[in-house]
Amino acid sequence: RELLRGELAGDEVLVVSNREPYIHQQTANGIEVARPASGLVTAVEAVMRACSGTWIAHGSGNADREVVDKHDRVPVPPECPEYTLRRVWLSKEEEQGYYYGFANEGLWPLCHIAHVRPVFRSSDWEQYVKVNRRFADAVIAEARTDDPVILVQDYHFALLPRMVREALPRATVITFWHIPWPNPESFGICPWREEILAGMLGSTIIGFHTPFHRKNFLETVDRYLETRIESEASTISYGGKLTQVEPYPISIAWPGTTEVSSESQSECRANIRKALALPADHLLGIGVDRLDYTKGIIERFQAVERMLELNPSMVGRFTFVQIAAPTRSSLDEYQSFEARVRALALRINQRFSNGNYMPILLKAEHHDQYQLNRYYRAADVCMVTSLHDGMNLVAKEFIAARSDEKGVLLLSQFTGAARELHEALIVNPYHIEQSADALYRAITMPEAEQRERMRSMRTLVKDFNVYRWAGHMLLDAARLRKRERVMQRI
Ligand code: ADQ
Repeated sequence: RELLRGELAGDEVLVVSNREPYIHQQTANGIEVARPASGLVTAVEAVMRACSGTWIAHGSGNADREVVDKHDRVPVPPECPEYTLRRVWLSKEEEQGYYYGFANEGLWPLCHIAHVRPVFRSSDWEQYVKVNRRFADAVIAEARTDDPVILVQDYHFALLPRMVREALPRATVITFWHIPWPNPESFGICPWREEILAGMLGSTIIGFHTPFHRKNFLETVDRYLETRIESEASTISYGGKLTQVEPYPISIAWPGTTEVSSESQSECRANIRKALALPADHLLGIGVDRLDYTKGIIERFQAVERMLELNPSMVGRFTFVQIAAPTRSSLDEYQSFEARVRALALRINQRFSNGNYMPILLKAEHHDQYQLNRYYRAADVCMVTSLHDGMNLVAKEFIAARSDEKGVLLLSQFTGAARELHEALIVNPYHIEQSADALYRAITMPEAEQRERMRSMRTLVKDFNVYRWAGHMLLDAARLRKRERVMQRI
């Protein structure tokens, strides 16, 4: 935190993201403030709390417009304000085309290898361009100086960096792409590939989670744009502007903030089992995800089923709790995915149920961070089986919650997290047999081995926390700002 504050001393910081960190909802009890389930919000909020500034986001609550803030600007967090939230209101049509359409039916499947075919509609693209323009105008209007530091978050705003640069040529624009970047062939099917790449290259710095995604990006730019690329220095020169492309693996806040449960580890263990009506020595697995087809939830359930098939002694002794926050539910692909997840859980439960025993408990709802931490602490194994994932913060949250140094992380090799967390049990989620074996190994792992693995992963997550993530980016930005100022004087 101190490092961040130091790096940003005197600089104006603006963040742009689609998702807002706080949603004001009109309920029967009046207005309630909710926090969305999102890795991006979890990470960027920690940075904003450290350095204040203004966060520009899409206003998504149902109450805000008329009731909560007529003035679009609210100090947040509500209980102890540390920065300003500036909302941009979108019409139904804009939200449909820009967010659900181009971003989530086009770019999301384009960038993830999950074998869901991207959909590209010209009408969605038009809205995407229009909304990027609206957010760029909001950034320009909010900026009090001509050289602010602007942190642009994610695939919703690929065009915004260039739009902002045209109005504020001295700004430092840092764009962080929270999802994977595919290879040039895959990316090349996007009808607006050149526009997207040129838009992003309005940035001073572009960040990805892993060196592999950075390499894919450099190769994609090389394939489709006339640029000069210095691979060694990882810079791209396009239209007289230099962009640095770097890996910055994202992480979580350490120490955690207020959400850590006041119950001890053993109390969490006992209380969660009691709440689920399970015996005190019952073995428990946990999965926590948005209900998204990239997260490998189907394959995870299949691995649980196969493990029980291979190890009948675990039937009645092991339960897997899947906490799954509904997401993008108005899209067909997500509705049919949720139906498939529910049907599979039902089938597996029918197959193994006995008296009150059900091997899979599916809780398809949002849980607050406090509740998630209780589950993390109660579990013997956490399963992260994404088919493809930029980083995956659930893996790191599980590790952070385990101050008892127990519990096993089973982790997909296709997450950015697998590049760092080598002591997890790494699996290919498409290989059900392998995941089933790893699951059995996890729930029968001797405590000494659990401790050894967990201790080493905890050291890594503690040292490379989200402040480091932001610190690295901002340090690089500060270096480039100095260089640019010197060049301007020459
Ligand atoms: P996501 O795809 O949202 O993030 P992830 O990194 O796992 O994936 O973060 C999910 C966040 O939402 C976590 O903080 C988790 O606790 C929370 N969450 C999940 N399910 C929840 C539930 N049921 N109730 C409440 N909270 C829930 C994107 C990329 C990732 C990348 C992050 C950050 O897809 O690869 O790690 O951004 O860059």
